[in-house]
Amino acid sequence: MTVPYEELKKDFKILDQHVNDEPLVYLDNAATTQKPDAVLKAVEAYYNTSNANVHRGVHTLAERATTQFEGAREKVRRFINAPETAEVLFTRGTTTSLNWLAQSLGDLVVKPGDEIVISFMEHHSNIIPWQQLAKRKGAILKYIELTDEGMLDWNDLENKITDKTKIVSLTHVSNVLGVVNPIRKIADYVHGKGGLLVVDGAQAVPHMPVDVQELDADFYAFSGHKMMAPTGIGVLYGKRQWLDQMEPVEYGGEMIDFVELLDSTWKELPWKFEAGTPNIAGAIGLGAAIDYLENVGMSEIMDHEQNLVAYLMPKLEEIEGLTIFGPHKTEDRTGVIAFNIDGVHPHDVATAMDMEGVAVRAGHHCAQPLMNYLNQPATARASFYLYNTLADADKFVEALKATKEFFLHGLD
Ligand code: 7TS
Repeated sequence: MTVPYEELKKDFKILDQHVNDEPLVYLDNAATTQKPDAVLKAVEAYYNTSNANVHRGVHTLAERATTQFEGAREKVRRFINAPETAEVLFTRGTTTSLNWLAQSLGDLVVKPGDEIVISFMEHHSNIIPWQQLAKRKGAILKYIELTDEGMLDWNDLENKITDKTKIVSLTHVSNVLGVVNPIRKIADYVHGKGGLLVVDGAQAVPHMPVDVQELDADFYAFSGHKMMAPTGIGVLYGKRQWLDQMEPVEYGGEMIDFVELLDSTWKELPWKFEAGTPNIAGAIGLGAAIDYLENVGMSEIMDHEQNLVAYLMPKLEEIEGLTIFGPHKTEDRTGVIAFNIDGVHPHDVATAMDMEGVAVRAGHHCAQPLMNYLNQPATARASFYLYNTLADADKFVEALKATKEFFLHGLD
């Protein structure tokens, strides 16, 4: 291991605290991640030295703010290897990105009787916008089934994606199963049928190298806050060929070229889609988070998380009555581990683990169709990130064992 992860943890002040008299072990990174000093400092420096509105003033601060904001867009472009910054739209997050697509792309390409295909492992933000689009247009929404291990069932994918399919929208990495989907292979298949592929990258971009050209996704959405940036900033990448034809979803300042009484024209990409004052500080924070991630290295981060999972899996498999959802093979997954202890409600598991200072999430993880599919009302979930260490993994196992003992045998 080349990166000194123990050292790197010191960049995150929030992690240096006790919760319920125990050192905090933060394992809820799929929900949101902590922010390093460098990101907080970048946001503070922006407000202290350059705060102004972007794209409208000619005064010095306005120019500085615009340069930094557009500089952040260029960092995002480079980070995901998009061909041009015109194809990188700033949004509030993955949810907004996917809603924009269901509205705007939906209006452009979906007609009554057309088909939209998603899967049983999607987050609600990659279900409901398509569900509503299907209702609005009289289109048909289909779900790809999963294998017993929780991976996309390729045979069923081939059954569901037909010549009638206009849009396929799939997650790159599941926020419950941790499974990584073969996006390039899927893109080739979807394109062969004449459809478009939308990818929900909320759980992928923070954890592995992502190259949108290599993946050949038509659209790719992700959130800043899951990759150490502030909340309220996210990205929608789209191929120019489609964005050019799509209508904006929101109208107002910043996105117009000329406004007349009864009609208006739009600015060029990417600004056509970005109505109103954007989250300037958030974008600058995202740029700083990208610098931090690149400094560590995305391949290193992926290896680190896979090492943690490889270290953990055999220890977890030894615990009787513990069910782990999703594939057990490390190479098929990231550091998201959903689990249940027989006879103990996942909310009780999360509460008891919090007493040990270990923060895990319990619930349906905004994936109710997946919970029904797995026949579970809810699960507990630990999700790891680059600042988690082997010691955190040990503490997690220890807290899990103590929780199981407590609920099954009480204090005696
Ligand atoms: N897609 C996936 C795969 C996600 O995991 C999430 C958030 C979203 C979309 C929505 O992202 P947002 O930033 O727009 O909210 N997932 C979770 C989670 O697993 N626990 O809390 C939020």
